[in-house]
Amino acid sequence: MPEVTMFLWGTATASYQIEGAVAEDGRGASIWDTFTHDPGHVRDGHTGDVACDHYHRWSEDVMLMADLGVNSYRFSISWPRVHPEGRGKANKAGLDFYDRLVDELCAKGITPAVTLFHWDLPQALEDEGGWLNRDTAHHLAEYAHTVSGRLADRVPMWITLNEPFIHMVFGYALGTHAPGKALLLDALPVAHHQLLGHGLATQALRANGAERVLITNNCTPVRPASGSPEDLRAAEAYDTLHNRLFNDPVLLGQYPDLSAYGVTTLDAVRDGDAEIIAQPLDGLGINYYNPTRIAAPAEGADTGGLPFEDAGVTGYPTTAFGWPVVPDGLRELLTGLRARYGDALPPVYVTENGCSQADEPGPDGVVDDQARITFLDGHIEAVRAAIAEGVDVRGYYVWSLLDNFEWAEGYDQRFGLVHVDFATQKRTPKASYHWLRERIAAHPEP
Ligand code: IFM
Repeated sequence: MPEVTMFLWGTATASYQIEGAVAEDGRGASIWDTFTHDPGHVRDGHTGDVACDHYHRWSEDVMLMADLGVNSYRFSISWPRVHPEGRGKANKAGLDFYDRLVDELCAKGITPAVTLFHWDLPQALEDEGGWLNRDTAHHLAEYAHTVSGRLADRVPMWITLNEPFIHMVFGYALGTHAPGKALLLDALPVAHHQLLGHGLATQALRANGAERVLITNNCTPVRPASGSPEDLRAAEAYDTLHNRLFNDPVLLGQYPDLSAYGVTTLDAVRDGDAEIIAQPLDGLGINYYNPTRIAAPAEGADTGGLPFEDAGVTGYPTTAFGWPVVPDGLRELLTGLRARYGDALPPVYVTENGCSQADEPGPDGVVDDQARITFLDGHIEAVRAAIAEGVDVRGYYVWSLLDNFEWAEGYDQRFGLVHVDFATQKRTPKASYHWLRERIAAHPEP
C-alpha cells in the first residue's frame, strides 16, 4: 500500500473529461453521453467520445505525472465502465483498466486517490430517476463495494462524491449539465440522496478495508455585496446552500437551517439517514476556484424564487472563464472551515484548484502560461498561510493534469498543466508544469 504520510502533491482528473473510449470494452452509456449527443447542450457540439483518449494513452499520462514529480494522482472511475447498467453484473474489462492504472501509479511511487462519482451516472440509473430516486444511493454503495473489492489493497484514499452541490445545481436545478433537469428548488432531494449514497458508500468501502474515506465539496468564501441587513441575509442564505448543505450533514450530523428557502424539513429524509450520512471521515476534500459576492435580489428581479443574486466579484484578474483570481480566498475558506467546524473538521485536502487560460503553443512550440504560474504560486502560498494559521491541510491537487472536456464549455476552457492538441492528441507540458516540478522539488511542504 502506498504511503500517505507526507504532504500530497497531485494532479486531478475525471473519467468522462479525459478517458474517451465511450463504447469500448463493454462500457455502458452515461448521462453525459446522452446529454452531449443531444444538440444544443454543449458549446460547439463537443462530446467526450474521444476526449484526451486517456483510455489508450494512460501509460504516457502516468509518465507525465512521474516526470512532474507529484506523489499522488486523483482520478475518477467511470461508473458505467464498471457497472454498465449501473448495478448488477460488473464489467471485468472495465475493472481491469483501473487495475492496470493503479498498478502503474504504484510502480511509479504515485499514490492513487480514487473518486467514485464525478458526475457520469450510468444512463440506466437516470432512466429510473437518477439522483431523484433514493435507490441510486444504494446502487452507489454496490458500485463502491465492487470497485474497492478490486482496488482497496493498493488505493489508500477514496473520495465518494465530487462536488455534489455543483451536480445538483447544474444537473438538476438549472439543467445546464447532464441530466439537464431544471427543477430549481425541487432538486433538493438530489442533495439528500447523494449524501445518503456517500454514507452508504463509505460503509461499503470500509467493509472492504479502505483506509481513508473522504467526500469532496466545492466551497467558496461568500462575501456580502454591502453591509445592509438584506445583503447580509442573502449572503448567509447563499453560504448555507453552497457551503453548508453538503458539509453540515457529513461533519455535524444535521442539515443547516433552510428556512430562507421556505424549507422546514426535507421530505426525502427517513429515520436513520442522518447517522448513515455522518460516518466518521478521514478527511474532507475541498475544491476551490473563487470567492462569491452576493446581494439581495433587486426589486422585481426574477431569481426563480431564490433569496439572493450573484453580484460578481470585481477588481481582480480573471481566468478565461471570467472567474476572479483571488488566491487569499483559499486561505479565507480554509480558516473559515476550521472556525465553523472546529474539531469536527477532519484533515483537509485541496482536491482541486486551478484556472483555465487560452493556452496555445507559440512558434517555438512552447506553451508559456505565465498566468497559471502566478495563479498556482498564489494559491499554494494561501495553503501555506492556512497551515500556519492552524488548519490541518494535507494535500494540494492541481486541476488538471491535461486540458480536457470542460462539461458544457466543451474543449474551449483549458485547465491543464499539459496542453493537449485534440486533433492529434499530442501532449505538450506547459511552462506551469515545469514550474510546478521545480516548486515541489524545492519545497516538499507548501
Ligand atoms: O472541470 C471541473 C471539474 O470537473 C469539477 N470541478 C471544477 C472543474 C473546473 O470547472
